[in-house]
Parts: sequence; C-alpha cells; structure tokens
Amino acid sequence: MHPAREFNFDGLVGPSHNYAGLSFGNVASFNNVKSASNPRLAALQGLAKMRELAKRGFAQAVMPPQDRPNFRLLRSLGFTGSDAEVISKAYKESPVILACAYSASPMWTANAATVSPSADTADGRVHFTPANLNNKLHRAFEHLQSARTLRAIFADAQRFVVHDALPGTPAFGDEGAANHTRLCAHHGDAAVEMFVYGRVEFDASAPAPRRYPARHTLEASQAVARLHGLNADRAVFVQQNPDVIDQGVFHNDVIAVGNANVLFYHEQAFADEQDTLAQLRNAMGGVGAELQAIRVDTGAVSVADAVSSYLFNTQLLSKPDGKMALVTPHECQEITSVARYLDGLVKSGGPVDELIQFDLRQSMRNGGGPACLRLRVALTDAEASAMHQGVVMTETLYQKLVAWVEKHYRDHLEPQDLGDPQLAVEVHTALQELEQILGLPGLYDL
Ligand code: SUG
Repeated sequence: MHPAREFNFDGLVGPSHNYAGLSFGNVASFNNVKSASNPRLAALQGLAKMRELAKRGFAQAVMPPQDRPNFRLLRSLGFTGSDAEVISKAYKESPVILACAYSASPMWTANAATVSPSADTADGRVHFTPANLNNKLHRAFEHLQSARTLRAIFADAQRFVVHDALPGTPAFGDEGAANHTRLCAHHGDAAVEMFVYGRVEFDASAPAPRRYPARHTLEASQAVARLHGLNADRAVFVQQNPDVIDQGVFHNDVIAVGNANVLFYHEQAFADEQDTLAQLRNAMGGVGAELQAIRVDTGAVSVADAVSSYLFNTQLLSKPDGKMALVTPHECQEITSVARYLDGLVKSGGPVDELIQFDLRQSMRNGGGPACLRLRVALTDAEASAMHQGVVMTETLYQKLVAWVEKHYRDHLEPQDLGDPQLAVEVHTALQELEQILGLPGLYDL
C-alpha cells in the first residue's frame, strides 16, 4: 500500500452562473429555467463548503471557472464583429445559443474528467481524461479548458498525464467521473474502477432509456480504461438502469456514490443489481478489499425523492477514525423520507456515522449537488507536492477568493442580462485577476 489522500477539487462557480434550462433530462435545470440566479451567493456557498471541509482536515483544492462567454463558439456559429457586436447579435437571433456560451456549468467538476490514480495504472502515473460532454451544446467545449487547467495544475510529466478528450461523437459520449467510482480498502491501494454507462452504441439490442438521453456510452468507458492502462481484472463496466435515467437520473452520481470499500446506492440504480454486486465483489477480492454495500430500497426512499433531495449526490469522506462522513445538501433534511433514512443511517452502527450539511441551493437549482461540485484525485504525498500548490484550499486562499468574489460578482442575474456586453467585460476582468491569485498566469490563453 502507498499512503495516499483523496483530494477533492471543487469547481469555483463562475461570475455568469445562470439558469437557462439547457440540460434536457436534468429535472432541476428544466424546472428553474429562466429564473434569476445569484452568482455571488453561488460562489460563496461553494467556497463555504471547501473551507469547512479543509478545516476539518480533508484534502481540498479548487478548480477555476472557465472564461465566458465562449466567443470561439459564438464566432464559429456565424456571429461576427467586435465582442460586443457578437453578444448583441447572438442575444437577438438566438438567446439560447448565447446562454450556452455563457453557462457556468464547468462548476460541476465531477464532469471535468475521469481520474485514475497511480496505484491503478500500468505506467504508475496519475491519468486524467477530460470528459467530452458531447451530449449538450453548453458543455461540449468545456474539455478544452479543462485539459488546459489540469495540465497547468498537474504539469509534472513524470507523475501525471492529461489525455485529450475522446472524439466528440455520440459513440463516445463521456460524462467523466460522475459515472466512475473507485472501490478499494484504502485510497492508496490498487482499486477496482467501476464505470457506469447509460447505453451501448454498437449493440442495438442493449436496453436504453426512452424519454431522456443516456449521455454516456460503454464504448467511452472502455476507451478511458484503455487510455489509463487499467488492469482488465480491476475495471468493471456496468449499465445504469434506463428506467431511472427516464426519471431524471442523468448521471450515476445522482443514484449511487462509493468511497473506499463502501457503495451507497439505490436498489434501482443499476440495470442488473445482482450482477453489478457480483462483479464488484469478485474484482475487489483481487485487491484484498471486501465490498460493503449500503442499499436503499424504494420503500424507504423513492427514486423521485432521491432525485429531488440528491441523497446520493453526496460525498462519502473517510475520517481518520475509520468512520465516514456523508456531505449532504440541505434539501436532504427537507424531504421526510430522506431525513428519516439519514437519521437511521448514522445511528445504524455502520460505516457512516456523521452528516455534514451545506446550503448549496444555487447549484442545486441547476441539478448540481455536493458530489457534482467535486472531482476526486487520490494522490500520494510525493504527487501532492508535485502538483501546483496555488489551488490547495487554505484559510488564506479562502479569504482571498471571498474578497475576489465580492469585488467582481453580481448578486442578481436575469436571462436578459446575458445580452449586456458589460457582463463579458466583468467576467474577463475577474478571471485575469484570478490567474494571479491562483498563481496560474496564462491559464485562459487557450
Ligand atoms: O450537466 N446542469 C448540469 C449539472 C451537472 C451535475 N453533475 C453531476 N451530476 N455530476 C448538467 O446537467 C444546467 C445548466 C442550465 O440549465 O443552465 C446544467 O448544465
């Protein structure tokens, strides 16, 4: 075993955080379409979570937001002239395209990439594959900046490799770590990597959802496992239950979460529950770990309640005493079945003995809970020292980022504000300053 710690890289919410209803299949995104957002509060809520978890001794870092609007996208779609003209024309002719170019969706870093720690890979380096997110226009270009950001943070080529995203075609739909979980005895051990896909491109007989899209394919997961040099005995590919995708479970992390040897999941999460557990148990036997499954049945919590509370979009964090804390959004306490379930869970004497609750309502209204906001990267001490240190969350960095948010972010953003060219100037100015705060000059020179 190589001692390692799991860093959570939380996305810093960008200055143009807004609700545009862009994610068909994501119920919260659709329900809050065109309501006003509060980018300042959104960023502060995210920072409060990072600060508290860092204070509690969990390894915590920050992923910077992306430059907005995406002028390259707007210009590639035929909007011409100065930046201000591009914005005005796009707003007049297609406000939805402008909203896509303005989405702050990179805040959900669980979709930034899939990460395989060095204990799992053939060459002993930490591998990252930025997710192509090709199912949604507003997310399909994130991977370019995600790759640039990850390469800036994990620059040491002896220890880290950041691949290019998979080809951006439906056959390789990739949503990153939201559909990926490592299961092992300790974070530094070789682990079983579980990949959960929504559909199979090259098998027309495989089940698929009917109402909402399955964003992630088996072919994408297999390609990532190959790129990362995973041992075939330790990579498990399982299908998400298409019926739950049709009930608004657009990523596996909305219905299941794993940490160390624990898998916390809803009985309806997988297309074949028994086969999924059998495969995991078998593969985990090879790495000396025993699966501890915490199964929530429909009688205790319905899929609808799981989706509206984000019971499974929670973070399971290992504490030094060997127990785990579950990081939940406030919504979990507001839905009776979920609150009751959680009360029983922490009193059960099982691995989870504590809830850490946060108000993340600004993110939740777009379908992003605690787990969406973080990308897990397990690093040995030597790897942790080799990454860029300016993104590691400390009290000093927290204070600097709060001051930066308060200086630059609006506290009210209406859909029509995206047509105001001044917003783009504000975002640009803020991000130029952020490069300095994080010590990442040129981060946005894509
Ligand atoms: O891809 N919402 C995101 C939420 C991502 C949640 N991530 C995880 N489950 N890991 C999405 O659907 C909404 C944007 C809008 O409608 O304005 C959005 O992109």
